Amino acid sequence: MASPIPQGDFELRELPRPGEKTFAESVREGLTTHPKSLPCRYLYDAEGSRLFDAICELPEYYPTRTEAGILRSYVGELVDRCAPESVVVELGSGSSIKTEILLEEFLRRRGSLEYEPIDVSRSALEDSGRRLMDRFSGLWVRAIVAEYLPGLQEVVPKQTKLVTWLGSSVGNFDRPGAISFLKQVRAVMSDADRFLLGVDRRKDKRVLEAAYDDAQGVTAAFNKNLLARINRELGGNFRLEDFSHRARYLEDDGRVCLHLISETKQSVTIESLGLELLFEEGEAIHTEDSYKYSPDEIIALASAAGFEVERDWTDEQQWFSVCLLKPASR
Ligand code: AVI
Repeated sequence: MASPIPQGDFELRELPRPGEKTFAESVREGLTTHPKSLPCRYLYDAEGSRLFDAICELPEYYPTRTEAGILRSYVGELVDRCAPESVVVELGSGSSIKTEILLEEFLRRRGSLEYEPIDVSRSALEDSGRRLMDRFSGLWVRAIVAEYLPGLQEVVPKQTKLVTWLGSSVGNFDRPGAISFLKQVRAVMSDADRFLLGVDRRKDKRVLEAAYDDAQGVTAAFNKNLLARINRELGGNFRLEDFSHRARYLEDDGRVCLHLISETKQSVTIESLGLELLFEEGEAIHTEDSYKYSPDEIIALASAAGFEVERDWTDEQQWFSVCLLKPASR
């Protein structure tokens, strides 16, 4: 008699996050220094995450669907290249279709799989965990609510891992920051482990600027939600209509730069911080960078962090890379 298919289960643990700066502290620091800036991590409250999901569906925002297409085309080869007993560890909540492509292929071959997503958002992990449990049997989801690096250190060290970091989130780090983050990922990996990294490539300025300043204004709303969040959570009185969204591609840097621009000379108060802020007409708040990489820059990034690029899969237009990295021999 055939043995019953294991059902799988869902488990979630939360790690303490000591010493992390609060939203209020970051806002005070960013808006009282010159030039003004706000860290992009604060774009993702519940409303920001909803808007980001809408961005991923936009005709101009090609990264999500391009990366999913590459994964669909090469998932067989990818799984062939991973140790058969690998667990899948995902940095990010995997709230998208992309993780499912990967998990489906592992499960088709093996019948059961351990999947360990790491994310700072408990609700994103709960939602994606529930969805995956409904869709797949044989899947053991061990979710960890944590920053990526402490979360990675929690993953059972003896297991062989495929660590995935998709969506070109690496692009939201500056170049030295990306190397240093990848080095820390490398430090918890052993020789048989693999790292799957999604990276957006350098391309035509017009394509990039449209992707970050879409015709429907969803990215503008996503960016301005930072000010709305300050209004909601800290008692600010930003008038959103007096700020505009700006996305520029700086070709030499290979970086899309997002700002909010004050349309007039104005003052804004943030009650719970006891702050009154003055804005000149045309003054900018820097909110996000999205760095783009050429294939050679990807090789250089990997190598500086102690990896070799085993494969760099791309799409027909060569707009996006899904790279399989392996630890370089020391
Ligand atoms: C999450 N991250 C990779 C997105 C990007 O493309 O840099 C964030 C984003 N910001 C505006 N649109 C998308």
